[in-house]
Parts: sequence; C-alpha cells; structure tokens
Amino acid sequence: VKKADVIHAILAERIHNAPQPIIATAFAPTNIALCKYWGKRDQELNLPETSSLSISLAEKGTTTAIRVIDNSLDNILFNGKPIDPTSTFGRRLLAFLDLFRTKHSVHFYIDFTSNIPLAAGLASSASGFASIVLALNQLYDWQLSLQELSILARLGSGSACRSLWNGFVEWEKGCQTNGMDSHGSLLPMTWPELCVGLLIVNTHEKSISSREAMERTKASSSFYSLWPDKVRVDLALIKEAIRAYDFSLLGKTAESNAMNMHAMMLSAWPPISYFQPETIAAMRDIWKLRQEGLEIYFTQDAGPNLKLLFLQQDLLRVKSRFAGIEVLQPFLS
Ligand code: 2P0
Repeated sequence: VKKADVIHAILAERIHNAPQPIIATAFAPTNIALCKYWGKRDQELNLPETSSLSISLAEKGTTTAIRVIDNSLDNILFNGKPIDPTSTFGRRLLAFLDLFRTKHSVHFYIDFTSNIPLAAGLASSASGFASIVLALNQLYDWQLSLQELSILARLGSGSACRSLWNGFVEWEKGCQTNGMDSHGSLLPMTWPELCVGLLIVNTHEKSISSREAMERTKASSSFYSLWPDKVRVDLALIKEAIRAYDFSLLGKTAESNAMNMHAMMLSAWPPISYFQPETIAAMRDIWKLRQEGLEIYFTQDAGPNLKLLFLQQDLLRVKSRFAGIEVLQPFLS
C-alpha cells in the first residue's frame, strides 16, 4: 500500500477541492512518549510494531500558516528562515506536500513557527506534521475528523499522529495493511499536578536520525524480539497508573520503558547511543534524588537530553536542583 492510496481512501473526491482564498493557520502540540514507538512494520506508511502512549506539551508546539501561491516553487519558512529543501526535514516535507498537490503547478507558502526549544532535541517534526494536516484541512475545507487527520499526519512522521490532541494520547498500532486502524486517540484522563521538565544537558547535533536508528535496532538487536511484550506490559501499567493517579508507577514504568529502548540501541550493530557524558551524569543525579526520597523520574528520546517527570508538590525542590530547566504542566495551560 502506498501513501497516495491512503490519501485517496480518506479524501476521495475532496482531493479536488479548491483551496480557500485565505491563509489557513493551525497549532499542534509536541508530545513526549511515556511508552515509546520504536520500530516499524511498514516503512512506507510509518506503521509501528507496537502501540505507544504520550503526553502532549500543551502550549509547546508548532503553528503552521499555509496558502497556495502562484509560483513555480514552494516557499517554506521555519521560524522566519527558509528551510533547506535538501535537508532531511526539507525533503520529507516536500515529499509529503507532493501527496496533496492535485496539479504539479500547485505550490505553497508555509510559515512554521515553533516555540519548542530546538536545543532540547524535542522533535519538531511531530507537531510540524500534525499542524500542517490541520492547516491543510482548513485550507481545502476537507472537514476531516481528528482521527482521519491523525492517519494523514502519521504518513509524514509516525509520532505526529499523537500530536492532534492535548493530554494523554494512545497510538493504537492497528493490524490493517493500509493502516486505517493505526492512529492516535485521546485518553479521557487528566492529571493537573503532573509536571514535565525539559533538562537540556547538551546541544550536540543528533548523531543518527530516529528513522534510521529504529530500523537498525529492529534489524540487528537481538533484544528487539522482547520489545513488543515489554510495551504490552508497560502500556497496561501506565494506563493503570493514570487511572489511579499512581505517580510512582507512572514514573517507574516510563523510565524503564525508555531505558529498554536505549538498551536495544546499544545492542544494535553498529551500536547506537544517544547518551552523552552529561546525560549519564544527570541520570545519576536523578537516581540519587530518588534514593533521598524525591519522586522524580526521567524519559529520554532520540537525543541526549532528558525529560523529567514529577509532581507539582516537588516543583521548587526540582527547580532548585536543576537550574535552568523549563517546566511544563500539560494539564494546566
Ligand atoms: C516516540 N521517537 O515514541 C519515539 C521515541 C523517538 C524516541 O517517534 O520515522 O520522527 O517519522 O516515523 O516519529 C521519533 O521518530 O519517526 C519517535 P518516523 P519519528 O516518540
């Protein structure tokens, strides 16, 4: 199944809608996985081997403004600067836009504004692709559901399918070959006291893209066969923790899930490590704080920085220990 087949199945005749004579603007939050997506069963459609679960970072994300222009090329800006069409993100974005061009002559002006600290290595691709499908939905008056938009966003980047909602979102892996049952869904629970701290330990460039890293992990780590069972158990525990407001269970399960993902990468060949010395030092600090009785946990994605998980009651202690962290309360904004 090709991406274009999925687009046609969802949009049908609406693919021929004329664009509105407006600039369409939409915002989507970035999201942090508490149970990670790592490995695909279909690389074309970004269909995952496992389900995953995330928390959206509310006001942190990407705003996309889009309109059709009378030009022979797209004009795409990111935080005011032109996007390099040969960069990884540039190429992925242009290939994604090609899916929605009814004629080769259709070109877009797109202005992405992100308020995510770029140095945090917080992928802006998830909120970027989610906000672009929201903006296209307005521009072409498709009137799609968030579930359908989640499927379209996934075609741009897997984790983008979780960025259509605020709060806790589960990406059900689905089993259909066309991926129509593989999309995000909002979980109805909220947790106002939950805090996410962005701990930037190092601003080095990513060594390897997550797309490449997850393929290599799946192809070469002898631990990968254990991952689906680990995710099944962790997903159930995280949902139970959210339902019962059991923060220790939530933090422990999220941290353990991230460490398992990184352990698989260390065992890939050639090995992959997103750890920098400062990452390990920060982990040791967190483990020591836990021994001292502070309920603080972390998760780590495809970069050296950590996302801290703690409750509002410990906000001052955490801030005094980690100078300069940015703290978000996903349910309070
Ligand atoms: C996640 N990550 O669940 C995992 C954990 C990074 C670490 O999803 O190839 O940009 O576009 O589907 O979504 C980052 O990978 O990969 C990611 P593609 P994506 O958040």
